[in-house]
Parts: sequence; structure tokens; C-alpha cells
Amino acid sequence: MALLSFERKYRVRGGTLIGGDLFDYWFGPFYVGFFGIIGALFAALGTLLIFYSASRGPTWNPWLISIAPPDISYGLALAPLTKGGDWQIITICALGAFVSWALREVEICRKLGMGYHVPFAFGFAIFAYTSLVVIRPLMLGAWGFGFPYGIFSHLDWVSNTGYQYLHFHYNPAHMIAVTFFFTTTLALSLHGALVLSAVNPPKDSNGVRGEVKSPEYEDAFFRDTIGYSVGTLGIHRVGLFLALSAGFWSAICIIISGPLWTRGWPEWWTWWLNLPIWS
Ligand code: 07D
Ligand code: 07D
Ligand code: U10
Repeated sequence: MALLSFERKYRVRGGTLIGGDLFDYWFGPFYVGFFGIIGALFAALGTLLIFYSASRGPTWNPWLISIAPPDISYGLALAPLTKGGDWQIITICALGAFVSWALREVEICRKLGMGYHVPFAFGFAIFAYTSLVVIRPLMLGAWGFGFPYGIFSHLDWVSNTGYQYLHFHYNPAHMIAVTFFFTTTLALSLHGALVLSAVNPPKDSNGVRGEVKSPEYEDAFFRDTIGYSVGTLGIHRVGLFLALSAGFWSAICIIISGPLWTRGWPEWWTWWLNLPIWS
């Protein structure tokens, strides 16, 4: 079905969670909806605040602009706008925009009669962000533990926070997260390569392209190679699981750093040396 006639068929009324028919329309290619409006408002307000804060800062260099959270001494209180209060409002705007984006996805899923897998997946990214700027700061008792909003400054934060625990690679949840990230890229490269190899087979000596292969060929390739094929639907379940696990264990690895373990992460492994089996 051509895209235009497809859109006419599927741009249907309804499925909204809130607002009824009021915001149930499209703006060019974009579905709007109640959450499109408030998402755009949060994004606009947050961006304006970033510009306002940058205008008070020492630089307009986009790599160096940085909006820092309040000093630790403010604890969990609201800070004055120029002393990290801007960071606090920007954080609220960011969370408002991310959650609106997810709910707008939900409304689109409902319109199309699809599952909620995409917004569910985006929820894990939101959880990872929340773990950094809400959950861990709350557990440590100060908003100052959040990361600063700046391209290079947030890298400094990651490095400083990592070295605070001596050697962040020894954080067991970080190990699991990193492994899931690596496995995700392995899985996507295998999947992308396998699909292209089947739908885009080599040309023969006359320059004629071979026939597009069916999924049975894809199954056969992995049975021949590793003895098992997870199947053409299964690989998408595997991919989603791997990617969501990467984000989930990332959130866990930072939440436990401080609230649960305050010393260097290498020290955590002494439980291994203390096992009675060695004595
Ligand atoms: C490709 C989808 C498109 C999204 C893009 C990002 C902005 C920020 C705003 C100046 C894969 C758009 C960027 C809107 C501009 C201002 C105020 C997604 C794709 C292209 N980081 N991080 C980057 C964010 C954290 C870390 C790049 C955001 C944590 C490291 C970009 C968040 C930690 C490195 C960026 C966030 C951390 C980066 C590329 C939020 C642990 C890099 C991102 C909201 C997770 C890399 C200079 C990308 C880099 C990089 C954005 C959080 C670590 C600027 C929006 C605190 C180690 N991060 N980041 O491609 O080159 O993502 O940095 O949580 O090396 Mg970061
Ligand atoms: C938080 C992003 C959420 C994004 C959202 C959407 C917009 C809109 C608009 C484009 C979670 C934003 C959207 C703004 C844009 C348009 C139009 C994703 C988030 C909601 N580490 N480490 C991780 C590795 C070291 C340290 C995670 C590797 C060192 C700390 C991941 C290495 C030390 C923290 C990871 C390595 C250290 C982490 C990041 C290697 C530093 C964290 C991924 C090979 C000296 C962070 C929750 C992530 C974390 C984190 C990987 C090294 C410290 C597992 C591969 C040893 C302090 N590290 N790391 O979380 O867990 O994505 O955050 O050396 O806080 Mg690490
Ligand atoms: C997948 C797949 C598959 C496919 C696919 C894909 C996964 C089965 C079938 C998809 C994958 C790709 C296409 C591959 C490439 C993708 C990536 C590498 C991922 C990264 C993506 C990007 C970097 C692109 C990011 C772009 C984005 C997010 C779009 C940006 C758009 C906007 C900001 C507009 C958003 C729209 C909203 C919020 C709702 C509508 C609102 C408007 C249009 C604005 C107008 C506003 C109003 C009407 C409200 C009024 C309020 C305002 C303006 C505020 C004013 C306030 C003031 C204070 C001034 O598996 O195979 O193939 O394709």
C-alpha cells in the first residue's frame, strides 16, 4: 500500500489517553495529541532555560556550556535559580518531555492497534536517566549528586564519579551492563548482516542477482554455524531483551554506587577471597 493511502487508512480518530478528540490531529508527518503539546511545551521551556543559563555563563561554545546542579549543601531543597535552581527546573522539564514522548508513543500504538513494546522500551532509557538525576541523588540526600548538563562537563562527571570508587570496572553491575551493551551490538550486527545476506544475495557470473532467500535459509545458516536458530521472531525478542537489560543494569550500577557501596569497587570483591573454601 502506498504511504499516502496507508496514512489515509490508519490516521484514525481515537486511542487517546487524555483530551479526547481535542488534540487528536497531525502536524505534517507528526501526530500531535495532548502529550505532543505538553511535550513540546516542556522541551521549549527546558531549552529556553538552558539558553538563559548559558547567557549568564562564561561561554557560548556549545561543547563547553554547562549547567551544574546545586551545591551539595542545599541537600534536597530547592536552590535559587542562579545557584542550581535552573538545573532543577531543567530536570523537571526533561522528565516531563521524556514521559510525554513515551505517552504519545502509547497513544500512537493504541491508534494502530499495536503492542506497547516501543514505549515500554523507551521507559528503560527514562529509568536510566531517572536513576542518575533523581533516584541516586534522593538516596544520597542531595540534588548535587546529579550530573551537570553540558557536553564535556557530563563526561567529567562520569570520570570523576568513576574514580571516586577507585576503579569503576570492578562494579559488578557495571560489568553486567557493559556485557549487555557489547552483546547488543553483536546481536544487531549478526541480525543486520543475516537479513541483508538473504534479501540481497550475490550476483552470478552474468551479473544477474540471485533469488531473494526465505527465512528458512536464515534458520539454516545458524543451524549450520552454531547448531541452533532462535528464529526470525525470536531474534527480535533477544535483541529487545539484550538492549533493555543493558539500560537496566546501567541504572542498577549507578544506584548502588554510594547508596549501597561507599568504598572502592575493587574492595567489594574481598568476599571472594574470604570464601571458606580457600582456607
Ligand atoms: C544516536 C540518538 C540521537 C541522540 C543524540 C544526543 C543532546 C544534548 C544538550 C548541550 C545515542 C542529542 C544530544 C540533546 C545537547 C546540551 C545541554 C543516541 C542517539 C545525538 N548523555 N555520554 C554523548 C546525553 C549520560 C557519556 C553524546 C544525553 C550519563 C559518554 C551526546 C543524556 C552518562 C559519552 C550525549 C546523557 C553519559 C557520552 C552522544 C541524558 C552515562 C560520549 C550520545 C539525557 C549514560 C559521547 C561528548 C549518543 C560524547 C556521549 C547525550 C547522559 C556518558 C552529547 C542527552 C550522565 C561517556 N552523550 N551520558 O549518541 O561524544 O547517544 O560526548 O541522560 O563519549 Mg552522554
Ligand atoms: C542515561 C540516556 C537516557 C536518555 C534519554 C533520552 C534527548 C532528546 C533529541 C536527538 C543509559 C534523551 C533524549 C535529550 C534528544 C533529539 C532530537 C542511558 C541514558 C532518556 N563504561 N560508567 C555506564 C562503559 C568506565 C561510569 C553505562 C564502558 C570507567 C559511571 C554503561 C566502559 C569509569 C557511570 C557504561 C566504561 C566509568 C557509567 C552508560 C569501557 C570512568 C554511569 C550507559 C569500555 C573513569 C553510567 C546509568 C547508560 C550508568 C555508566 C559503559 C568505563 C564510570 C554500562 C563500555 C571505568 C560513573 N558505563 N565507566 O547508562 O550506569 O546508558 O548510568 O571502558 O553513571 Mg562506565
Ligand atoms: C525501526 C524499525 C523498522 C523501521 C524503521 C525504524 C526501528 C521494522 C519499518 C526506525 C529507525 C530509523 C528511521 C533509523 C534511524 C534512527 C536512529 C539512528 C535513531 C536516532 C534518531 C534520530 C537522531 C532522529 C531524532 C529526531 C526526532 C526525535 C524528531 C524531532 C521532532 C520533533 C522535535 C517534533 C516532535 C513532535 C511533537 C512533540 C508533536 C507535534 C508537535 C509539533 C509538530 C510542534 C508544533 C507544536 C505544537 C502544535 C504545540 C505548540 C507548542 C509549542 C510550539 C511550544 C511553544 C512554547 C513556547 C514557550 C515558545 O525497526 O523496521 O522500518 O524505520
